[in-house]
Amino acid sequence: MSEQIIYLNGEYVPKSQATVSVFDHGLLYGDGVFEGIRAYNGRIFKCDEHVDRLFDAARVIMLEMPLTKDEFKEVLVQTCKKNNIVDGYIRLVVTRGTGDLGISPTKCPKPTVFCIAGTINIYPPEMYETGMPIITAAQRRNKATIVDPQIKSLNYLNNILAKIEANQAGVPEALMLNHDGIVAECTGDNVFVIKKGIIYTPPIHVGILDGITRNTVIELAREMGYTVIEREFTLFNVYTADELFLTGTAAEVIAVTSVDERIINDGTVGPITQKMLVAFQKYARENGLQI
Ligand code: PXG
Repeated sequence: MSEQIIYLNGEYVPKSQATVSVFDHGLLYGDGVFEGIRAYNGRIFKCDEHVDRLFDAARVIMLEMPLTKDEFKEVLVQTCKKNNIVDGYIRLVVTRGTGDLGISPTKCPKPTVFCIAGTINIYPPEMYETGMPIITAAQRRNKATIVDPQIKSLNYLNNILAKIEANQAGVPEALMLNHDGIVAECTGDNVFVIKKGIIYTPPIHVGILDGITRNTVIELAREMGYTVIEREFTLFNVYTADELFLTGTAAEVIAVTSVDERIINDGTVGPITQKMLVAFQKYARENGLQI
């Protein structure tokens, strides 16, 4: 197999040459933003939405983008093309760039931009059939008034600390509550509960990433005739749900069948979750920017 080709600062280079400086503030301080994007069936899924979210995050952290939105889209397409991606996972990263050892971005004249197109598998494939167990992390999700989880930044320690708790418990994912004990999201996925045929998901203001898979699933569910309500809820509502599922670019739609060892309903993948999983996969294969 030939070497993976990486976009790095205006050039397409082999993986072995795709390196950044130890003085890059993305590395020194987590100062930067990123997107994880999926390609399905030769199309980049929700390309505009991902590029828009990247630009919003950049605006919030006052990182001046070195490329236009169209140029970023072209980078996404070309990186896929050069790696023969039909179905895959794309990581687009913009860091503050190389500076000195101080935290101030003023010494970073030029952002670093790179794009990697490959594959991702975050959960064991059989768990898409069986559902998966999760735990609630002791680690609370960042408060929106401190570092807003809507910023998809390179600083993922909050999520990583929760993921370590999941690893220690021997489960693939951890549910995170906000500072007030309201259910927020998982370390890399948004969360949905279903009760008496109605689908609930936490609103953005509780402190979550405005997930693109989340928004797609909300739209699809409404088109299918389900009521979807964005509402604050607690672990009580999670433990007593009829069904529970997670959404994310990497995860897609995946059922959760136990939380903190409380079995959700009868412990199998519920019928609405199953329908959402199928609807999402069909929609993802049929929509997106042609590579
Ligand atoms: N919440 C958080 C904290 C995320 O990081 C999502 C929700 C889902 O959002 P989208 O837009 O993807 O539907 C994410 C995204 C990984 C991994 O390896 C996870 C994400 C991104 C990249 C890698 O677990 N999650």
